[in-house]
Amino acid sequence: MRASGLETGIVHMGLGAFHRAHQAVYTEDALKRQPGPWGICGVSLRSPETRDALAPQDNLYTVAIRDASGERLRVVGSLTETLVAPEDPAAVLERLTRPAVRIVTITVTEKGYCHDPATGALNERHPDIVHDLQNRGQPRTLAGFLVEALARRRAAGVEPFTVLSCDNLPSNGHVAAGILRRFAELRDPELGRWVADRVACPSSMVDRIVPATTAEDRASVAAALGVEDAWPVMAEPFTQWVIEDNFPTGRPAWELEGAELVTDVRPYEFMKLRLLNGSHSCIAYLGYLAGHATVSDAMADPGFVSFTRELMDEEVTPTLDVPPGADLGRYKAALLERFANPALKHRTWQIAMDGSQKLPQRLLGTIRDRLAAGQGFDRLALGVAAWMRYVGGRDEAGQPIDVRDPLAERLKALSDQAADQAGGDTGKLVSALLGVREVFGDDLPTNPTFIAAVTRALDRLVARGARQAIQDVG
Ligand code: CS2
Repeated sequence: MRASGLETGIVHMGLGAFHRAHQAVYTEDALKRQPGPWGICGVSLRSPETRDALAPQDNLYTVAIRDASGERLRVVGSLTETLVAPEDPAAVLERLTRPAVRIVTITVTEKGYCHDPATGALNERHPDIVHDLQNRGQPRTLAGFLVEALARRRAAGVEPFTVLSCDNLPSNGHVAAGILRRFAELRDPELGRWVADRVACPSSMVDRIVPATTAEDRASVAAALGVEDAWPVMAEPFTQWVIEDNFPTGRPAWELEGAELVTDVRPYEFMKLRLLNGSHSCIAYLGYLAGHATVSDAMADPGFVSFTRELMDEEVTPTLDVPPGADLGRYKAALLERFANPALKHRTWQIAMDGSQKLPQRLLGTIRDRLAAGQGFDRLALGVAAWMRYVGGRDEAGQPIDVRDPLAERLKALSDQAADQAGGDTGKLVSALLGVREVFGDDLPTNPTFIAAVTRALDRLVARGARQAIQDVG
C-alpha cells in the first residue's frame, strides 16, 4: 500500500496491465526497502478507461497472482496519479517537465514507437509523427511528448530525464534513443545533438505474463477481496527485469527486490524475445488456427508441447549467446510450464495482435541467423506461414478473424489480391506478403531458401491444417 506523501519521480507512458503488474510492483517493493521520491504518474496515450477505473479508488489496484496452486492478491500503491494524454496533453507535458521527474518509463507496445519494425528507424511518414512535428504543444505520440518535454527542460536549464523502455524490442533503449534523436533533429538539428548527447536511454528486458483482465476476473477478485476493484490485473508468479544500469540522475533501488542491473542487456533480450515471445507468437497463430482460444488450451495438446520444445531446442537455442549465469535448459523447461499455466486465460487472439510489429524480432531475426549458418528452420517458417494465413482473415473453419494490426487493411488487401489471381496458389500469397518491406526487410523477400521454406510451410498448413502441420514438421 501507498507510503503517505509519496513524491512523483517517474512518469510512465502507456499505462496498461503489464506496467501495473511489473514495473509498478518492483518500484513499490524497492521503495519499501529503500524509501525515495519515486512515485509514478501513469499516462494513458489513448483511452481514459484505466484512469476512469483507478482515479476513484485513489489509484490503488489489485494484482492477482495465479497458477495451478491458487491465487495471491496484493494491493499496489506506487501510482500517485493517472493522466489521459488525448484529454489534456498540456498536463502530461507539464509533469514531464517537472525537475522532480527524473525517469520516464515506457510500455507503449511495439507500434507506439512509430518506427519501421524491420530497421528500427523512425517512420517519418507516420501520420501522427507528421502531426506532432507540426503541433508541438499538442502531441499524440511518445516521441512527440518526450521531445517537447526535453526541449522545455533544456530551455529551462533542467537536467533531462532518463528514458527507460520496457517494451519487447531488441535493444529497446537504442530504438527509443534513435526515434527521439531523429524526431528532435527533424525539429532542430541542435536539439537533435543535445538529445543524442544528454539523454540516457538504458535498455531493459521485461518479463511477466499478464493477460487482459476479463469481467469474470473482476468478479472473482471482488468476491475474494470483499470490495470492488474496478480494474485489477492478473499475472503469473514469474517475474523478471534486467536493466542496463545507466541512470545519470538516480533511480529506485530496484535491485533490492530482484531486478538485475547489468552492463549489457542484449543476451537477455535475445533469449527472452526469441524463446518466449517467438514461441508465443507461433502458438498464437498456429493455436488460433487450430481452434485453441488460449495458450494453456493449446499447451494441453501434446502436439503443441513437442512443437514448442523442438522449436526452442533445435531452431532458436543455437542462435543465442547465453547470458551470464543463465541456465537455458531450466529457462526453457520453465517456459513450457508457464505457457501451460491453467489459471491464466491468455488468449491466442491477444498475442496474435500487431504481428507486423512483432515478427521481425520474434521470428525473422532468428531465421536470418539460421540462414547465415546454413541451418534449417521449418518450425519458424511454419510460424511465419501461420501469420500469413491468419492475416488473410479466415480461420480453418472458414470463420472470419478479427485481425488487429496497424497494417491489417493492407495485409488483407494483399491476401485477397493473391487469392483472386488465377490459381490463387500459396506461392502468390507468400510473394504478395513478402512485399511488405517494413516487416521482411530487403533481404528475406529475395532469398530463395526463405521463400521455399515459407511456401512449403504454407502448403502444409493449407493442405493439412495447423494441428497436423505441427506434427508433420516433427
Ligand atoms: C506476448 C507478451 O502479447 C504478446 O505478444 O507475447 O505480452 C508476453 O506475454 C510478455 O512479453 C511476457 O513477458
